[in-house]
Amino acid sequence: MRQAGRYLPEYREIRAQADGFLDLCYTPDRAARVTLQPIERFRPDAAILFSDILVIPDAIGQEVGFVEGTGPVLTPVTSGADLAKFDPGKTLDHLAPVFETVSRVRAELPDDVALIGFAGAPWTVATYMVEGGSSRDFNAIKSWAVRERADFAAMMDILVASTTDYLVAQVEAGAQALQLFDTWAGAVPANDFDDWVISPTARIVAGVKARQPDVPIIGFARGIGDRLEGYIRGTGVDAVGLDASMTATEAAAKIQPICPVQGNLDPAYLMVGGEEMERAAREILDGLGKGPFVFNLAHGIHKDTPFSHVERLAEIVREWSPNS
Ligand code: 1CP
Repeated sequence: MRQAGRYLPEYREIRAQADGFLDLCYTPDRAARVTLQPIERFRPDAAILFSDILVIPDAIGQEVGFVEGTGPVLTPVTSGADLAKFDPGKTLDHLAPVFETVSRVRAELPDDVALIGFAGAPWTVATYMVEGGSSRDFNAIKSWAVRERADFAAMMDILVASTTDYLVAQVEAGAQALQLFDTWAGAVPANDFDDWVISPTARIVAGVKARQPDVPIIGFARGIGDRLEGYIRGTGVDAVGLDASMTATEAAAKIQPICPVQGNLDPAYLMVGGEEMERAAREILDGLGKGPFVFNLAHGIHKDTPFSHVERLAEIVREWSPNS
């Protein structure tokens, strides 16, 4: 969850040298350096590739920009006719610099630090493509997806094809695990959950496993509450990231018996630091640390987080043992 980013001075320095955020993602030398920065500083057990979920719309032919202070800005998809512009066949060529970054990072990382590749899940990527950026209510995408079901399904097909190729190529370049971010899965109406979240994710998981059977895939479907168990069974992911809505005790009882879990300290605790952070982190470690578990945040690091808190958190996690 955002190991790199604006809370790190060394990230801000390299970011300022790049000609925009996408340029940073597509310049292997710089992207590799910002991937490695948090590893050098905090020594976690895994690195996550520096890239973004919106490189997929960019690769297939949509205009994508990142505006300082606003976030992502895309020329929105407004009708089925817009889909003719998109070509999933362009994915591998366009994203070749990302695969180069993966190889460089893998070569430079210590052997015992795993490299995690990632992509956005189709629903979450589609929200940016149709809304034209971040959204609060997802009204444009939801009304389009309901009104024009066939067009929406065709867009999901494009995203499934492109994302599958993208993830397989990351593994070929050196990624040892993959994570699928479905950050906005919680906005999907219950009756559309199978079609908009489960099925596209299941098709990507099956497509990746057909070509890379051994790579573990972590699903992160944020805000789906009680549908998480159905998500695990329906998608075939090997592990899940937890958002902050579940306690460690609940996750140990309900989710860990099905699969390994990753999570789930709310980034607000990292921002506050001190005893509150320590207590919340220990609660998670005590609750989940005896089973298959990856300690992580429940969501991305806030840009105003002091990195000394991240340092302290890494220490707490490393020092924890099941008997402490
Ligand atoms: O320099 C900057 O502008 C910093 C902000 C930033 C960073 C560091 C963005 C813009 N993307 C990233 C990198 C990123 N994004 C990573 C790389 C790993 C790392 O840095 O540790 C990853 C895994 C992502 C994933 C991502 N991008 C998600 C899913 C995870 C999540 O946070 O829920 C989403 C939704 C995005 C879209 C995105 N990228 C950036 C912004 C500002 C946004 C929009 C977020 C929103 O709509 O709220």
